[in-house]
Amino acid sequence: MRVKMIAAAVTGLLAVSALSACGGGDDSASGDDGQIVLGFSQVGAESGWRTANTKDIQEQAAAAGIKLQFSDAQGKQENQITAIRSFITQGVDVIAFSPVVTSGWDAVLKEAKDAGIPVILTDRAVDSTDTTLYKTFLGSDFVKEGKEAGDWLVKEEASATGPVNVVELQGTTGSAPAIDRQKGFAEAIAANPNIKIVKSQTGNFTRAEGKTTMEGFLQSVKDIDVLYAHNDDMGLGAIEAIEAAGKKPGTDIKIITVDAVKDGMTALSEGKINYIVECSPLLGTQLMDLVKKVHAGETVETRVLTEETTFTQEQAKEALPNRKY
Ligand code: GZL
Repeated sequence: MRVKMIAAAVTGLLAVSALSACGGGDDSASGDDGQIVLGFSQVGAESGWRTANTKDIQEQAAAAGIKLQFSDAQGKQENQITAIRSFITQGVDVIAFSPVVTSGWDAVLKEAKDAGIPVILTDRAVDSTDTTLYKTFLGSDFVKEGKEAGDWLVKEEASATGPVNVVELQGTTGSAPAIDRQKGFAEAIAANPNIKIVKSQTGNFTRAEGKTTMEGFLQSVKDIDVLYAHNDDMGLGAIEAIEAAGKKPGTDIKIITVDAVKDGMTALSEGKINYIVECSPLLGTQLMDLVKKVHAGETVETRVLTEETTFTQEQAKEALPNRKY
């Protein structure tokens, strides 16, 4: 009898270790001695901003003593939904995610709510009308970012007597930053009727697609005066296309971008970009503070904004040496 019991115990142990092995590490949601377990679903690794955002979340989770179960969705909503369902099955304490697009989340967020797991939206928003599906949204005001880009252009072109043709590289179709940065910019440039968006297309927030889409603009649009890119990475890809076409970025075609990651700020300091609106990826500290509060059942602000600014060429030169990302 004793031998049988020992054999059963060994079999059970082997099964658990095999499960955690195929899960690629510790799949258990239980943190060590009361540690909070946070399940985080990230959009992907599409841009310098995203890389900096992921690094900051991982660093700040460690600093806060929070056990992070991290999932990279590679830009696919279905992967985020699968990851959130996995976090629910694991029984994590809190779920946070940056929704790749705004719609299609109600069902899985209701599953998290029914499981009693609080959800924090970070970076990007969802269009769910049921705001009880998440505790708070931590991130930038993308409409304001678009407006600041447009306001700068209105001032820059105040003395223009003829048309100012703008091409726009939009972020991922259906994402909150793409929708709102387009909205804010369009509202701002309405102040100067000379400024017109003559072509708009997604570059999916990546350098590669920013370059190929800009190549298409350069072939199809006769006189391009300005490029408005929803992030630095697409702007940097577009610079490659503009230079390959024998034009000077920042001079022949003025360029406005959003994010202010190091590579973008370097191009700005060199005069290849004319103006950058900052969108901070450093959400980790605020996120971990919110995780602890919602885990403790505390009431939190339903909207937590991030601090950010704007940069001209001179300001970029001054800021570059101390940039964290
Ligand atoms: C904005 C973030 C955007 C960045 C891009 O908060 O969601 O996604 O502007 C990133 O660089 O890909």
